[in-house]
Amino acid sequence: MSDLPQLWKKLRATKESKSLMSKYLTPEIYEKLKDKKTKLGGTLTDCIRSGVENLDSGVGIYASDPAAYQEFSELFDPIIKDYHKVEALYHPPTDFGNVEQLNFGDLDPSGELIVSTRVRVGRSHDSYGFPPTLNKEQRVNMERNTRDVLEKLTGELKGTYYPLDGMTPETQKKLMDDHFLFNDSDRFLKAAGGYNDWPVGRGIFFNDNKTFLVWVNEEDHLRIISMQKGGDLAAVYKRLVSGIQELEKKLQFARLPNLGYLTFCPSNLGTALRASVHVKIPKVAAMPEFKTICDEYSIQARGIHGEHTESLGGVYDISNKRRLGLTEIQAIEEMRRGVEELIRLEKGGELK
Ligand code: ADP
Ligand code: CIR
Repeated sequence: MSDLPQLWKKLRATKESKSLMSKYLTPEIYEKLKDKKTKLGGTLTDCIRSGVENLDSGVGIYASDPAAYQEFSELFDPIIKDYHKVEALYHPPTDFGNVEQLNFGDLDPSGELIVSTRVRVGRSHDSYGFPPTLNKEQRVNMERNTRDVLEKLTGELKGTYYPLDGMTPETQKKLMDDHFLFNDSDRFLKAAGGYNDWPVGRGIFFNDNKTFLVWVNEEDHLRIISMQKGGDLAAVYKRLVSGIQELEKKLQFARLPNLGYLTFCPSNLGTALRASVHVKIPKVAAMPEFKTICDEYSIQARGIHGEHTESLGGVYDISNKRRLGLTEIQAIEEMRRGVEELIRLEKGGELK
C-alpha cells in the first residue's frame, strides 16, 4: 500500500524542508499527481520519498523511471528550471567541441594546487527503469549487457569488470580511499531505493591505469568516468569523450530533446556531466566571499569524498553546477573558468 498520504502530511507539517521538491509540491500539484503512475509503475511516492525522509535535501526528488519526467512534469519542470537556472526547458544537441584543438590544457601547470581531475557523465539505458522500478532480475540483466560491451573496449579504454558482489572489503576500501569506487553510504540515495538488493548487479570497470572507469548501477545505470592525477583537464576530457563515443556504438541511452540525457536525479539531466578538480584552496575557501564567487561562476564546492562530505586540509572538489541548457564543451569551459579564478585568488590575486 502507498504511504503517500503520510509522506505528504509530514512534508506539510514541517518548516524544516528547504528542498526544491517541497518548494514546488503545492497542494494543487499534489492533488493532480497523487494517483498517477508511469507504465513501469512509478509513482509520486517513489519520486518524493527521499526528500521527505531527508528533510535537509537540496533537491529532494528522484525520477522513478525515465517516463516520470513526463508523467510528473508539473512537479519536475519547475524544479529542473530552478536547479539548472534556465527559463525554458531546452537542451542543445550533444557537442563535445573539437577535442583535438581544445583551447585549454593543464589548469595548474605549476602542479601546486590541483591534486587530481575527473570528468564523468551519467547515462541510462532507455529500456530500464530507475531504482524504484527496477527489480533484481532486471538489474542483473542490465549489468550483464553492460559488462559484455565494456569488456570489448580496446586500446587505452581496455579494462576489466569487477562485480561488487564478492569483492573483498579490503579491495573495496582501497578503491574507495583512492576515489575510484562508490559505496552505499548516501542516505538520500538509500531512501530513494538506490541501494535495493545491494550489492547485487553493481560493479566497476576500469583500465590498467585506472584513468577510465565505468560504474554500473550506482546512482545511475552507468557513470562513465575519466580521471587522473594533476590538472590536465584536456587529457581527461578527451579520454572521456572517446569512451562515451565507443559505448554509444553499442548501447542506446535515454534522452529527451528538452531534457537531454535522462538520469535518476534531476540535478544531472542534460549533459549529465560533472567536471571536477580536487584543488588546494584553503585561503579562498576561508574568505567570506567564497560562496558568492562559486555562485557567480556557477561552480559547486564539495568535500573530497564526494557529495555531502567535508573538505580535508583545505582541498575541495570544485565542479560545474549546471548541466542542462548548455553543451558538454560549455559545461567544461564553465568549470575551467571557475577553477582558474579560484586558483588566481588562492595565489594572492585581487577580488574582482
Ligand atoms: P559524482 O556525482 O560525480 O559521482 P561524488 O561527489 O559522489 O560525485 O564523487 C564520487 C567520487 O569521485 C568520490 O569518491 C570523490 O572523491 C571522487 N572524485 C570526484 N572528483 C574527483 C577528482 N577531481 N579527483 C579525484 N577524485 C574525485
Ligand atoms: C538532495 O536532494 O540533496 C540529494 N537528493 C542529492 C541531490 C543531488 N545529488 C545527486 O543526485 N547526487
